[in-house]
Amino acid sequence: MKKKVVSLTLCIAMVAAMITGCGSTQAAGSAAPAEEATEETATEETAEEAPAEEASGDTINIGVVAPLTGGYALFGESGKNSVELAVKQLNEAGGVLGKQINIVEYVDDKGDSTEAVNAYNRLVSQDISAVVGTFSSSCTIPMAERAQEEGMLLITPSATNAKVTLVGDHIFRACFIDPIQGPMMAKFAYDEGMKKAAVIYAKDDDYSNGLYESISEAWSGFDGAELVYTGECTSKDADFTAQVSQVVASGAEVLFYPFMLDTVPLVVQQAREAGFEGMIVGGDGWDGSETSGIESYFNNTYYTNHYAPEDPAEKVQAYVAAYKEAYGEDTLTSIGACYYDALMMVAQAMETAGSAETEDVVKAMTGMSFEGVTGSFTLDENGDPKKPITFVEFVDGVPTWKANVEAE
Ligand code: ABU
Repeated sequence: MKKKVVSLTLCIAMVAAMITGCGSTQAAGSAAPAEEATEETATEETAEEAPAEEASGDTINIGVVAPLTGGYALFGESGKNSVELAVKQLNEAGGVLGKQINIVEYVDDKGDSTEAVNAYNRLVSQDISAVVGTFSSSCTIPMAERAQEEGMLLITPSATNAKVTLVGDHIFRACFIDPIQGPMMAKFAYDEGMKKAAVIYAKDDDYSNGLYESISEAWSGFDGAELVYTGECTSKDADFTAQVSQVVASGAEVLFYPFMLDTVPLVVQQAREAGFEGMIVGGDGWDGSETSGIESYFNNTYYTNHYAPEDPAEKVQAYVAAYKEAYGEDTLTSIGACYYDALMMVAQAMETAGSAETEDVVKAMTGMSFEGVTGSFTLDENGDPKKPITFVEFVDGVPTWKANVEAE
């Protein structure tokens, strides 16, 4: 369905991906992945001839990328389950354009940008209409660059860094962006009476950098607000004792930690044990953070999110009930809801276009209006939704819905 433009570079990248063994999970009952090429077969000619899997004509093929292993695996599993759920619901209702949706593969990016590009290459070697993925901004940006070059439609469920969709007109997202999320995190803390703020961010991660910049810029605009400490870490760190001791020494009343769920319990525990009693605020990477054994340390901590499962809105409750019935609640996350919405957005755009050809779907998705689990919105000129942001508070270790707030 996508125009068949397979470059030698792409072919070599595909071989590299196969050699490095980029992980994948094939959808039950889906088409088999491309036959593995050897280095000798990686030529322009064989690339043109090596389809991978031709569309049967009876199905609409879509590829999915998610972090199925590594520190963000909870989000990957939640996303995969949610896409499976959306596909099952669509297909049971007759499919899209009268055809069944087929996820050709769920490919694991392992939360790594090189793996993400390998995953993308593996998917586009098959005859797909669109790619849904991936979770993180650092992984999605290089995938988006490839997708834009090749005329593939890519929709990220959850990569919130502003740069993602600025790559080009074939790139969309189902989530809000950090230049909105960051200032709303800052305003929340300021409105709660905080004046002295500290930030610890991961300098090697696009999401963390973008949120740090937008939080600190917003903070500098508030009367009497002061950024008293900025600490750096990396995405590989587990020891934050040096930074949190500086947070305490700075007299900060609020600590922003704009990074991911796998390190949130470490930062919270180490900050509390260093004597920090103030508010701690995170972003949407916090959902699913483990609190067991340190529940009390999480009191006075908050994060921004895409939805709350307690929200009585009909679409939310329908998704939550269907997800729990199929998969239980242990892997129910807001990122899963974003994957669900992203798949549904592609399906809606196909119906609007009356076609599953990539270029037709891109046109239909441009400026589309959508009502989903994570909100109702119209995509702006960049392909970004503007929608309410959900605030969550940890109460005795349990994430508890506070409010949905209109994006400013
Ligand atoms: N937005 C949640 C974290 C994923 C990312 O943007 O990197």
